[in-house]
Amino acid sequence: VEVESKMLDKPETTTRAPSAAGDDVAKFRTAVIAKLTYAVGKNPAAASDRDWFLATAFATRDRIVDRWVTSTRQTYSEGRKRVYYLSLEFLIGRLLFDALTNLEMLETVRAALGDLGVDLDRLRQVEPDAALGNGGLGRLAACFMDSMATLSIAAYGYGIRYDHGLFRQVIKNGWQQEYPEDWLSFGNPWEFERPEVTYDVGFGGSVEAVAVGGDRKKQVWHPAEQVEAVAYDTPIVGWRGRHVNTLRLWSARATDPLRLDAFNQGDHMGALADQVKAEAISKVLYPSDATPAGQELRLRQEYFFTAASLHDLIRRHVDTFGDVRSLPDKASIQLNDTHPSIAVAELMRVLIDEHDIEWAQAWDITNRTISYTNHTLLPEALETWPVPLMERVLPRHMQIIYLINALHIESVRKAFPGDDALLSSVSLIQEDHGRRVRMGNLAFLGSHSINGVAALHSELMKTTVFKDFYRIYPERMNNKTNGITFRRWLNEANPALTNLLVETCGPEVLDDPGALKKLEAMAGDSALHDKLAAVRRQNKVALSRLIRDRLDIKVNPGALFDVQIKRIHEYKRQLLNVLETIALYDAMRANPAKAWAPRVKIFSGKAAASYHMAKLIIKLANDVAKVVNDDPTVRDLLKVVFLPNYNVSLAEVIIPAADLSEQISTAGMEASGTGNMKMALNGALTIGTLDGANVEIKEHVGDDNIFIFGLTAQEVEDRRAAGIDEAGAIAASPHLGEVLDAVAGGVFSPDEPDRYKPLVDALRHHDYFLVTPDFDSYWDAQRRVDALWNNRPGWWTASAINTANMGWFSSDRTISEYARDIWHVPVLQTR
Ligand code: T68
Repeated sequence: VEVESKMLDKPETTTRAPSAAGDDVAKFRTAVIAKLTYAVGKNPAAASDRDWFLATAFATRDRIVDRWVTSTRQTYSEGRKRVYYLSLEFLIGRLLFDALTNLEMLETVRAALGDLGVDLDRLRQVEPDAALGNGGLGRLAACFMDSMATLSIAAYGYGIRYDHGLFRQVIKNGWQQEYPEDWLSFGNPWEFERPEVTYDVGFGGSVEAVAVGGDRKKQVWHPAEQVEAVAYDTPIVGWRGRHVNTLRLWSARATDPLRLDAFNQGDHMGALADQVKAEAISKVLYPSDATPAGQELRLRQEYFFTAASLHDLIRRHVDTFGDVRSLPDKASIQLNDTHPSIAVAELMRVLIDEHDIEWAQAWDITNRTISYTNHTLLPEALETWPVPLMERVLPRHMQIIYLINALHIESVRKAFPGDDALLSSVSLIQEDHGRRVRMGNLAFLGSHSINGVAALHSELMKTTVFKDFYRIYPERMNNKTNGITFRRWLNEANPALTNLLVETCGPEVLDDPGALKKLEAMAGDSALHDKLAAVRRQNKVALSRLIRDRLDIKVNPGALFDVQIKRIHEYKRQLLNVLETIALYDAMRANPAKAWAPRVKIFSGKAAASYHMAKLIIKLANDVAKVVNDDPTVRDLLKVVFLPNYNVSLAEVIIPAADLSEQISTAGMEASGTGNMKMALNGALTIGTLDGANVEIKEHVGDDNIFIFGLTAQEVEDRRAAGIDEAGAIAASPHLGEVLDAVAGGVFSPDEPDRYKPLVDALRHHDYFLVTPDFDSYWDAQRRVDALWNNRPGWWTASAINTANMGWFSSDRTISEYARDIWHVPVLQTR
């Protein structure tokens, strides 16, 4: 897709040549010493790695701040339209290398620290991960922040500053255990607290109709409780330091932290109760990536950050442009899934109650400002809130939702007379199983654009979750296939490959991912293969070391590294991979002399704490690992590794070392996937179903350079409709029956033979995720992988073609499309 983008009149900084000039090195060295002394309060002789990290981060931040001030001032003085990305999650990871890469200061800083006897790569490791997200949705928001800054879009990310991010996973005896995560315990050098930027967010209470002259009445909300939202700003610097945006995260604070009256009467705990309740809002990230929590605290989180963000952006708009009525011309609000969808009702409330705008105009402003991205089709994942809960926590919003709904239903009734099924399906209120507010419907109705995150997903949205809305508003629905930031997932994570790509395709690859395409002409070149193989080898040696250090397992860097890294979910089918591993293990033992491709099966990922099946799958992977890794017959052929505590930093080590990328979800269930893009960019070949963005990866890399298997989304639907016939699938398979018997019989769980009964029973009797019918075609695809692995030129040609054709999956392309089609803002052309 050629993104038509206007050149901004004035690029904010001209492109600078990367330099590690001695001058810069000396300046940075001085700056780090000054920070260590005056900001950290340590002298160099006594400083720990953590102290040096903080000093380096502070010195780096100074370089960002100058550009930040310029960017912000420029946005203001040019009266530019701003983009607001509202997301309950930002899975940022570490920032030091990110900032240094984008500022092109990595070598300068390495040299400056080297002069001081400090190793930059060691400092990299002491930075905690900012894990303010569960998985793909949160990581997408982080990639988008990078791209919006790179493209000089005046954008703000808005979210919650959780005291505790996603839990730390420990594997004990093969079982997942969850421990609290503590990323802030040594301070966060990247953020600025803004105690002067605070808003009161109301909850509960009542709504009073107050007469305002004549017959007119005005609704006045009297919240029973106020919680203060305090802003914390993190500057996000784009590629080559061109432009700096703000990620503004809200922390909750009690308006009255200590009830002195209660305290003085001796009720010491009671005096603090309000504080605890208020501050619980930003305490911890909900650790579920699919099923809605459905708890009051979650609703409070959603409203808290949405209300604070809207308040903040409306204040900014009115300060800049004088009149709230011009909001849609000067602001776009993108809702990252339904989590901030209460924004529709809140914006209406603010316009009507606080700015005295009449309903129709308020609705027009709301609809033209807001747009919504959907990330899942799973019906059980769609958020709904019980009406009584909404009435209690957000009484005025509930009134507004009823009114929106009444007008909506009336207009649908006019346009589609007599279609009651349509009315009940597009209603904002679900009437069966207790009345609930459907947040997806609210988000849809309040938005002028609704997009899915991959072509297949966006098409399926039209026939499933938003089938009926699509009949009414077909022009609102569109696709924006996800992307990833190449700065983090190529330049930072895989510097060796990046250097090789610059050498072979020219330095323009750093600015124009389309230039990767030049690699295709040389894809068959054996000298290139040697270089690619050497880079991969180096990355695999690094990962092997990590595996040895963390798990005490020795793996052979010469083996095929077969990687599945993502949240553990039945639909993502880690179980299919584990079962194939067992079948392979059996086949290898039966015939160890055959020309097998030696493999290391690598798994990593967290399960939601209450998701029992997923936790059982983790246990099975670990049990299988124990048996396989202890068996001398397959010593040189197969190893199984479950790496605990998957996070962004671990992904940065695994992805550059992956030979094979497992993207094996049940077709139709993975909205897009983004790990698939990261691994293919780094040269791994994909084994996958025709699901999510795999479909588009296949179109870009070509059918011969990807291993596709399994039922299509249509076939999945048909199969479910016809009855899955697990028994038939198992009987027809040469391997599956034995594998299931072994698992069910306790071969991998001799201490508890029945442990896996729930898993095997599900496969035999209600295999909703279609593991059994896909097993053989998966097995066959894996044998095609073996064959290509044993044909070295063939493998590396395919690998080169993958990297060459992944340019389109840059999040710069995705964001350019959002900018052009939804936000209507110009982007800076980077090439
Ligand atoms: C993911 N969704 C999709 N959800 O599963 C993935 N959900 O296919 C897609 O590539 C990615 O979004 C980006 O579009 C999620 O990650 C969540 O994490 C989540 C969190 C809370 C509640 C619901």
